[in-house]
Amino acid sequence: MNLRKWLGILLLGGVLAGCKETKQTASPEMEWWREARFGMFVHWGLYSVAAGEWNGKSVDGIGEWIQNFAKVPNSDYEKLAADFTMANYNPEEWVKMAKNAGARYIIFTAKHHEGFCLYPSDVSDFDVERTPYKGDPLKELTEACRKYGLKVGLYYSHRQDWHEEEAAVMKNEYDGHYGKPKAEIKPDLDKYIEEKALPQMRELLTNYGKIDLLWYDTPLDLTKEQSEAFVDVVRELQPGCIINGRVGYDLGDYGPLGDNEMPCASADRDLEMVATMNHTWGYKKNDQDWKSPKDILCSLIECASRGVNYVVNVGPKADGTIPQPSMEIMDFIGGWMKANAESIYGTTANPFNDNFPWGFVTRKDNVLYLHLLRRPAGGCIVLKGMLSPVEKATVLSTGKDAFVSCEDICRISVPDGLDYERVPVLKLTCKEPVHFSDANYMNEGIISIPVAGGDVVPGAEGQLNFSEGRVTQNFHSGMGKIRMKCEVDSPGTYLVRVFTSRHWRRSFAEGARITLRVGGHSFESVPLEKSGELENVRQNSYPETWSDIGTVSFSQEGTVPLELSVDETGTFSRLGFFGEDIQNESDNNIRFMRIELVRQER
Ligand code: JFZ
Repeated sequence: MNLRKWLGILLLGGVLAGCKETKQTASPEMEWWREARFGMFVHWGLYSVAAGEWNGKSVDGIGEWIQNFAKVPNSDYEKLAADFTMANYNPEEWVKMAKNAGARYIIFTAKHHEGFCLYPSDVSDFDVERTPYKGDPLKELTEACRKYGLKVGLYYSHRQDWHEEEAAVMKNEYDGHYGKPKAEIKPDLDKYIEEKALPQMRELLTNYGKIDLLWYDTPLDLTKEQSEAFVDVVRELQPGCIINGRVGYDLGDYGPLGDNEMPCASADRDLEMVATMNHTWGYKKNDQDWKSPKDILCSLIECASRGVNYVVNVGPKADGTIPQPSMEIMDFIGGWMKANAESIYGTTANPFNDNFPWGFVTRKDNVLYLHLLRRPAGGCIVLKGMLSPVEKATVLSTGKDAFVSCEDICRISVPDGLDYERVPVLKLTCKEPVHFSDANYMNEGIISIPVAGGDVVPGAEGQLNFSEGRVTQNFHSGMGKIRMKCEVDSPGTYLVRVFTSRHWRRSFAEGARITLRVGGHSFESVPLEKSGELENVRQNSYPETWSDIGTVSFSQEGTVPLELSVDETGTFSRLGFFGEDIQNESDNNIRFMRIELVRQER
C-alpha cells in the first residue's frame, strides 16, 4: 500500500472516527433533539467577506475553506476582519426565519477552521473585536434563540485552527502560511488544546447561558484522550448539553454522517444529516446553483422517514444579510410545516421495508404519515406490508377524508385535486398495536430490496457490516455475503438493477465484479458497470449509481431468496481530503444500497 493511500485511510478514519461501536446514549437531553427533527446551521466568518474570491479570482470548493484552498498567509487573511461589517446583522430576523420554517435549533459557527472567533475571546485576539462591529454577535444570537424558544447549538472547530501554528495539520500546510517555510512549522497540538481550544470552550460554556448542543468537527488525528477532553469540558460545565458525533471516537450523544449523506434504510441509532442549499457552507457570491425549495423540503421529509434529524445550512453575507434564495427556501418549508409539521416532529422512521415510489413515510405510534411526491399509479396507494387495519385516512392539510379499504390488502384512494408540488400528507390512524411486515413487496412494478435489511453470512476473512448510512462497509471478497428475500406476486420477467453509492471524491470503480443469486438464477462474477446515475439532491455529495446486470423470470408467485457477494472491488481515482489527485487506487468496499427487480412489460 502506498503512503498516500495510508495517509488517506488514516485521515478518513479520523474524520469518521468512531463509526464502529453503535451505542445509544440514554441521555434525557436527547429528547428535545429527537422531537425536533429539524435544525438550521449558520456558517459565518471571515470567509463570508472573501465570498469565494481571492485577489479577484474565484476559488473552487466550499467557501469557508478559502484560506486553505488559496494558500493565503495569515497576515493577509486577517485583513478581512476590517470588512466584516455585520452592518445589517439582525439576529432576531435570523431566528424568526428559522422558527417560521419550523426549525427547532440553530447551530452557529463560534469558531470555524479559520480560527476566527465570532465572540470577544480573552484567549485570542483573533476575534470579533478586530471588526467594525461593536457588539457580541454570539451573545445576541443566543439571546434571540431563547427569546423565540429555539435550542442553542455552537459549532467549534476543535482540531483545526489555521490561525495557530501549534495546530497545523502538516499534510495540508503550505509555505508562507505563518510567514515562514512549511519546513519550519513545528506544531504542538497539546499546547494548542491546553492554551486555546479548551480555554475557549470554557468561555463558550460559561458566558452564554445554557448551551443545548455542542457541535465539534473534523477530529482528524486527535487521540482518544484529546477527544475525551472536549467531551469532559462540556460535561463539567454544562451537563445538560448534548454533543454531536464528530467530536471523535464515537464519544458524542449521536452518530456522525457525512455531509449531505442520506441513509439508505432506517437508522438504527440517533443520526443527523447536515446539508447545504447550494454547494458551500460559507457564503460564495459565485455559487448560485441552489437546490429547489421542494428539494430541500423533500430532504427534510426523507431524513425523517429514515429516523434522522435534518440540519439545513445558511451562509449569511459579511453584512449579515441572508441570500435571497435561502430565505425563499426557508419560507417554502415554513408554509408546508404550518399545515404538516405533526408528520415531522417527534416521529420515528418508516416502519415498512423501504421508501415507496410515490414518496416517504413517517410514524408516530398508531399514526402513519404518507408524504406524496406525486400521484400514485392509478390514484391508489397499496400497503402490502400493513398488517393492521387502518381506521381512518385524511389529508393532513385539509382534514378531508380519503377512502380506505383494508379487506385483505390495505388500499387508499388518493383524493383528486392534491397539489403534489406542495407534498400533501395522508394521515392514517390505526388501532394499537400496529403490525407491519418486513417483507419486500412490489410497488408500482418495482420490488425494492434494501441491502441493509439482509442477513450477513461471514466469509473466510471476516464479516462485512453496515455503515451509519446503512450501506455496506468492508464488503470485498472473503468478507462474506448477504442473504435477502422478496415476495414475487406477479410472475414474469424482471430486470435486475443494483444500486450503489460512493463519495463524490471517488470515481465509479473500474473492474468491480459481483455474484448475485436471484431465486434459481445466478449471475456469476458479473461486471458492475455504470448503467446510470440518479439525478437527485445528493448527486454532488453521494452520487447514486445503478448497474443493470440482466433479467430473471419467475413462473410462479412466492418468496424468492437473493444472495450477494463481491468478487472484485475494482479500482478508482480519488481526490484526497486535501485535494490530492490519487489514481488507480484499489478499494476494499462497494457501498451497496439496494437491489431492484423491475417488472418488464409482457
Ligand atoms: C466539515 C467542515 O470542514 C466544513 O467546512 C463544514 O463546516 C462542514 C459542516 O463540516 O467538513 C466535513 C466534515 C466531516 C465530513 C465531511 C466534511 N465527513 O465526515 O464526511
